[in-house]
Order: sequence, then structure tokens, then C-alpha cells
Amino acid sequence: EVGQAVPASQRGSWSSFLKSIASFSGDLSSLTAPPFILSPTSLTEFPAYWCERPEYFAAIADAKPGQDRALAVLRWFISTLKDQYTSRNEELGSEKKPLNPVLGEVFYGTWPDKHGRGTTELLVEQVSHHPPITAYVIENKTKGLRLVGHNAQKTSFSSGSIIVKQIGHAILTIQSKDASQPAESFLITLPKLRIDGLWYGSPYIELTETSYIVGGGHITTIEYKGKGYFSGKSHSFKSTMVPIPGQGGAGPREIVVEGTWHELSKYVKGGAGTFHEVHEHKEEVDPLEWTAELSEYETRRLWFLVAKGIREGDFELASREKSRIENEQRQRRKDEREAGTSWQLIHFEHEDSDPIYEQLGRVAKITPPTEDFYVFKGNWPSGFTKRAAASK
Ligand code: CLR
Repeated sequence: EVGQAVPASQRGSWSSFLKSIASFSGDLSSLTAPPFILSPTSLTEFPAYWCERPEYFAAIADAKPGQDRALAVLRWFISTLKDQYTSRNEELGSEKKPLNPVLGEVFYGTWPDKHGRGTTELLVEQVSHHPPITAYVIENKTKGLRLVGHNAQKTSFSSGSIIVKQIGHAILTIQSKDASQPAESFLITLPKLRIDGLWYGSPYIELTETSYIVGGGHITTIEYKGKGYFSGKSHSFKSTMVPIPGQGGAGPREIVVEGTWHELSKYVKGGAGTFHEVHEHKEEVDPLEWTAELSEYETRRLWFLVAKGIREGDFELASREKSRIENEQRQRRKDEREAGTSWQLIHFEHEDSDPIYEQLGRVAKITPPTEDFYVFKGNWPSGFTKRAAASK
């Protein structure tokens, strides 16, 4: 029966929501969904998933350049998937519909320095509203690591599932400890998602197809499968790392790792034993305090009452506040049109192509041959410096 997990009073609106997604592809964020499926979290908070296990991020800088480092990048990448793709199910009971960020919405936060791993800093900006695009930077200055990327989604509907193609990529840069050496870059592409369980009202994500990590003289191809494939288990993956011809260096020619990305993976070739075990312990980002300097568009401040309404079941409050925010946005855009101005990005500059993507992507024959990019201007708000000083 439709919607076992749907409150009886919302079954009607859940089936209309399902009908509307079936006959629609593009930007799901604009569709109205019933209250039970709403999440109080804005998509600008999602880039924090890249760093909820900051020690694996830091370990990339400590690894030896070459194969060891490429493995450290892969281990960190795999360590982020559980939080990225299963945490709403674990914490909220199912996948939910996140809040759709407004243009210029920002989210800032840090993870503290512990055991010499350095402080990790996160800066996120919503750089487009239609279609929704989120740009982010994650930096560990002590270790010389910086991850810059952006994210958009193309959604379609196929045999009862929502298919989400992730648009965008991330570039990880590692500054050498020897300042005369050039920085090293890794290109990271993103998997495709399938959202199942819609009929019952308890959506969950499975990853499908392939994503890549290219850099450090190696290409890693990660294949994702659900139940009934490699290991017969949900959330399975198989990664194959090979040296880039002519750049390989020492080490086995091919390293294959297999397992599940939310639990345990093992070497099946070019190594032995456990590759990675995902521990329960994760660290949520600590957002910067609201100060006068922080924009009114700071995510948690902007959505405070909407989120409160959703959490407390006061959907009248949630929808009133959501309409207020949306109307204000429409007014802003209208004012800009009339004044002949346009919204200026705060922390990023848009480029139509990305030379690092082109260069590393070509090596692994990744398509498309180029992608646009949001270059970080380096303007961290002073709240980061103040927090760093206070923690000394
Ligand atoms: C955003 C980027 C993150 C990984 C990630 C995880 C979950 C995805 C989300 C991304 C994009 C928006 C998303 C969400 C799951 C559900 C939601 C696809 C890719 C859609 C818009 C909502 C569908 C509505 C049903 C749940 C009813 O790094």
C-alpha cells in the first residue's frame, strides 16, 4: 500500500508529490512536499559531510607523495560517504527533502585541532538559486590542504526511483612542505544517486555507476553497486587504482579494494587486510557564532524559524516563514532588475572551464572534457581568525 511510513493525513499529498516528480525532471527543490518528508537542514550544510572525520583529511598531507598519498585520498573519500548518504536515514528515519538555499546564503564552521591534526575550516556559499548550486572550501592550513568544489543536481525519474546525477567536482590541493615545490592536485568526481523507497514514504539512497579520483600519479575508479552485485550487500563499492602511465613510481601496479562504503572494505589486490572501517564516531561541524559581521543570510540564522517549525511539528510557522523568505527573495531580484544591477558572489568567482579538471580528467578519459568552476577568492571572514585566536 502507498505510504506505510506516511502519516494517514498526508497520504494524499504524498501521492500527488510522487505524481508530480514522475512527470517532471529538473529541479526537485521547487516542488511542494508534505510536512513529514521535510528536513530542517539547508543544502548549504551538506559540504560539512566532507570533513566529519577530520583525521582522515589531515592524514592526506602526512602520507608520502605517490601511491601512499593516493590511498590516503581514497580512504578519506570513502570515509565521507556514510555521512553524506546515510546519515539522514539514521538520524531522521529516512531521506528527507532539504531546505532549498537562497542565493547568497552562507555557512561557516570549523573542526578543532586535536592530536596535531590542525584546525579544519569550512566556508559554503549558495552561488545560484535556479538551478541550485552550492560552492564550498574546506581548508586545513596547518597541513596545507584545501578542497574547493561545487555541487548541483540533475534529477529524473525512472521505474519508481529518483535518479540524481551530481554535477560539479572538487579539486583537492596539497601544498608541499618544501615551498619551492609545486602544489599537488587531485580531481574528485561524484557518484550518481538512486532514491528508492518512495512508494512507502521512506526514501533512502543507493549510489550507482562510477566516480573518479585522479592525482598523485594515479587514477582511481570507484564503482558503486547495491544489493545483488559484488558482495550482494547494499552500499557496495569496488575501487581500482592504477598508476598513470609514465608517472607510476614504486608500488604494485594495481590496487583493488572491495567492500561497503558505510562499514568495511578490504584489499583484494595489491595489498592485504582491512582498507577502511567506518567508525561510529563522527564530529559535526561547529558553526561560527552569529555576529553583526556575519550576514543575515547565514544558514542557521536565515532558516531558524522554519527549522524550528519543522522540528516541533509547527508547520504553520514553518510555511509562513518559508513564504516570507521566498517573497523577500523575489523582491530582491525585482529590485535588482529595476536598478539594472545583479547579485554579486561573495567568496567565489565563476569560471566557464577548469584547467585542472581538463588536465586530470583527460588522463582518466572523464566526460565531459571540461566543467565550469567557482574559484575561491580567499576572503575568509574575520570570525575564523577570532575563533582561532580564542582557542589559543
Ligand atoms: C548534495 C551534495 C552532498 C551529497 C548529497 C546527499 C543527498 C542529496 C543531496 C546531495 C542533494 C539533494 C537530494 C539529497 C537527497 C534527497 C535530495 C538529492 C547530492 C532531493 C532534492 C530531495 C528528494 C525528495 C525526496 C526525499 C522526497 O555532498
